[in-house]
Amino acid sequence: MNRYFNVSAEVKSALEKNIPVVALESTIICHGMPYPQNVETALAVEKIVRDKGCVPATTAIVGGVLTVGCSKRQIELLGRQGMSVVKASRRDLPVLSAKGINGATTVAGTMYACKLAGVDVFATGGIGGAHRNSEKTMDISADLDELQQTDVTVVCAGAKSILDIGLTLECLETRGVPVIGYRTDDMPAFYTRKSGFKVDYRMDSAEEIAATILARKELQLNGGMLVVNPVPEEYSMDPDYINGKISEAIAEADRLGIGGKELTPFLLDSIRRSTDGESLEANIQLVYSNVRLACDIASALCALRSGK
Ligand code: PSU
Ligand code: MN
Repeated sequence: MNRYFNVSAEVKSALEKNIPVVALESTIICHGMPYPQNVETALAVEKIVRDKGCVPATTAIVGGVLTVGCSKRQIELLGRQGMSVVKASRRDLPVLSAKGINGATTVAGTMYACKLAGVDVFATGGIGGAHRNSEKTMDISADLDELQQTDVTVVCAGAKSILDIGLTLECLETRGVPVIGYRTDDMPAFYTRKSGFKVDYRMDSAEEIAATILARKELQLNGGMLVVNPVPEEYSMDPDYINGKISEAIAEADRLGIGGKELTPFLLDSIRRSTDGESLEANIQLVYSNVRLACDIASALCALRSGK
C-alpha cells in the first residue's frame, strides 16, 4: 500500500480471512453504460456479490489513487461523471496517479490492480481485443497483453464483434492464455451466444475452473485465464440485427477517422444509440450472469485453498 494504491479495509480483511473476493472494473461504469443505469447496475452487481457470500472490489482511480474496493459514494461520483472520466489502461495508470485525477480502469488496468491487491477473480461484460483490420492498424487492446502477464482470471461474455474475434483468439493463443467456455464449446460474441469460433476448452463447473487456476499458479505460469460465459438465452439478441448495427458503427468510425483509445468507446456509444437502448438490457443481464459465475469460481478457489 502506498499513496497511489489503496485496498479497502473490507477487501483487505476478506483476503486475509480467505473470504472470496470478486473484482469489477469501472470503464464499464463510466464509458460502457449511460447514467443512471450505470450506477444502478454497478450497485446491483455489488449486491449480487454480497448475496453470494463474497466481497465486491470495484476498482477505479479515485483522485489519483488506484483503489480496489470503491465505496458506494465513489461509484456514484464516477458514474455521474461518465464519459468525462479518463479511460485507464496499464499505460495510463502512472500518469493519472501523478496528476491526482480520476480514472476508469479497463480490463487491463483492473487486472493490474487485482494483482497488486491479491485478488484472483474479476468479472466484466466484454474484453478488448484485436480490432477488425488490426493486421494493418495494429490496434490490439492492451487487455490481451495484460492477460499474458498478469495472473488474474477474467470472466466475460466474450468479445463484441466490433472486434475481429478470430484474430483475438489467435492473439490469446500466442500469448499463452487459455480461453475456457463455461458450459459451451462456442466463443460467445457478447450480445449473442455464438461467434462462429470455438473456445479452447469447455468446463461445466466452477470447481473445475478453480482447480485450473490453482494448477496454473503451481506451475508458475504467470498470465491469466479468460472464462467466457454466454449471455443468458432469454436476453441474447438477433445476430443479424446487432451485427448490422455494429458494421454501421465501424463504418462511421472509419469515416470520421476515429482511432486509438477513442475507438472502443466511440463504437460502444454508437451501438448503444443506434439500438435505442435495446442492447442495454442484454448488457446488464450478461454482466449479472458473469458476476454470479465469478462468485462461484472465487468461492470454489477459497474452498480448495482451505482444503475443504
Ligand atoms: N468492450 C465492451 N465493453 C467495454 C469495453 C470493451 O464490450 O466496456 C471496455 C473494457 O473496459 C475494456 C476496454 O477493457 O473497453 C478496452 O478498450 P481498448 O479496446 O481501447 O483497449
Ligand atoms: Mn485500441
